[in-house]
Amino acid sequence: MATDAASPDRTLPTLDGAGLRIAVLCGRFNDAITRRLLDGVRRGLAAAGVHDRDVTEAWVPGAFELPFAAKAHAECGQFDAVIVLGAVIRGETTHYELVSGECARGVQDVQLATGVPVMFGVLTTEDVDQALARSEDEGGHNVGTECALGAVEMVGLIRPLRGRMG
Ligand code: INI
Repeated sequence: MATDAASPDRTLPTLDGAGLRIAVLCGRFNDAITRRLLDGVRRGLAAAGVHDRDVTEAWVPGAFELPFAAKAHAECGQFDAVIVLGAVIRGETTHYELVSGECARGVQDVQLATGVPVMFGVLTTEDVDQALARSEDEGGHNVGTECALGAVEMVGLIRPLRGRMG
């Protein structure tokens, strides 16, 4: 639905990422794609006010390792949110469902278990062209940028609740 100044979309939060510490974990498999997602994350975090010095980047072999790495980063207490980036492309693997399914389940388990938001920037596509179309340059569609904005939004959502959580 279109919005204008007279009827602003109140579902869109104001993002203030200043001071937030974010871990960005990238799968090396299909790194031609995950590097594009990483560029998108960095653009999104900068746009939301996150300082470059507060962004920690780490690499793992592939999407299957992302939940394990996300758990370690979420549990260490040094990050307000974690973003995982991967590219699982069906045409290139016979265990597409296994890798993508385990990655998604594991990432959700981590955020529910730790209380640290983990944004799912893992592309699961039929082919490389679809992956390229979801990891475009500045101004285009990039799932990494969406994850960056989502991470800041989720931290802003849960921070006021922290004192009231058991
Ligand atoms: N990892 C990916 O991130 N994307 C893939 O498309 C992929 N394929 O095609 O197999 C992939 N496999 C590697 C996997 O994530 C693990 O790194 C590997 O199995 C070692 O545990």
